[in-house]
Amino acid sequence: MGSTEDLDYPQIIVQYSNGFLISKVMFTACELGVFDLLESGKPLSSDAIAAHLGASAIGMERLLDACVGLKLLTVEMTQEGALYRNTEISNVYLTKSSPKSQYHIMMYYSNTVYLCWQYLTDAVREGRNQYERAFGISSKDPFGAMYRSDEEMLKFMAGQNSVWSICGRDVLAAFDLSPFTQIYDLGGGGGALARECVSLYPNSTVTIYDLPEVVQVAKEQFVSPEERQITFHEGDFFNDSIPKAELYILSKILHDWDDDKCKQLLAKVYKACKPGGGVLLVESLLNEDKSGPVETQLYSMNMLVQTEGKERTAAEYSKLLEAAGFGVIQVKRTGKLYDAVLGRK
Ligand code: ASE
Repeated sequence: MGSTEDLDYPQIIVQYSNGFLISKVMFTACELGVFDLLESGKPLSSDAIAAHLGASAIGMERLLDACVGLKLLTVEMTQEGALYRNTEISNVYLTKSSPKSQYHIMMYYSNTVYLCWQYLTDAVREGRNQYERAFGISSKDPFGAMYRSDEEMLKFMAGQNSVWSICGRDVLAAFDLSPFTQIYDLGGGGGALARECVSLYPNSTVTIYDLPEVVQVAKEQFVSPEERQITFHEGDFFNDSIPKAELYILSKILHDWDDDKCKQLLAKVYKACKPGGGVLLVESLLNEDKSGPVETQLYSMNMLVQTEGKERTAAEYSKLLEAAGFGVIQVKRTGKLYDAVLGRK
């Protein structure tokens, strides 16, 4: 980096230019079910894969070879020709049925987020989300737009759930939350974080507070009535009351909203919070000088095209918490995508 070779051949420029091609190859192989078909471990030819998945032989061979280049598949030359297999990473993260599957977030990125990013230039010029251009719907109410159909809501909820299978434990173990037994997960959606929470803290009950239509989908598709430690409360946390509890989790909520809305919400949470209780923010933290991490900087661009919010630094979240009345603020970086900030009443 920084040497004269970079000026002769700009490796990072080539790599960044190709970034979206890489994303789309992975998303497409997921969407077509390539990794699911190879999950059994039996290596298959390109023609067999194409036939099973109802795809063209020409297109499938090219897709599989690109996946080999990206180390998402391996290929072995035999007398019968080339045979493809999943790599370990693909088996664990790219198959639909794996407990750590990232399939649903990829489908959300590929079919929704991707379309909004088409208008990134407009988003930067205008400083607002791009639902009107991307989908022809009003951008006044970002969640009204994100939940514009049952199908979109389901895709978003499934996508958001998948990240907790890889980061959920770390954000919940960042602090000892065992003193809090009565927990509300505000905007808890599909309930994957609530599930991690009751599994890590067996004496806790978690109430998922979310919009009525979200709660309905969560009950139908994501959380079974047998999961007795998880309950639901239907409401809009900006306009309806928030019940009293010991701990409120706001996981990827504040990043959806501007400072005014965040302060409004946190003030309501502070009022509802029992003395001695607290609030746990789960967010991807920017460095104090905003120099990184690059994943968080990119997510902040995504908040620009999709929401009214942004990613923030630990100091920015601390200021929001203090403005609402919370004290003894602790910050834990997990080293993964999402971090934890705890404020106490
Ligand atoms: C939100 C989270 C997300 C709102 C819209 C979103 C994510 C994608 N779209 O609260 C998950 C985080 N990923 C990115 C790319 O930001």
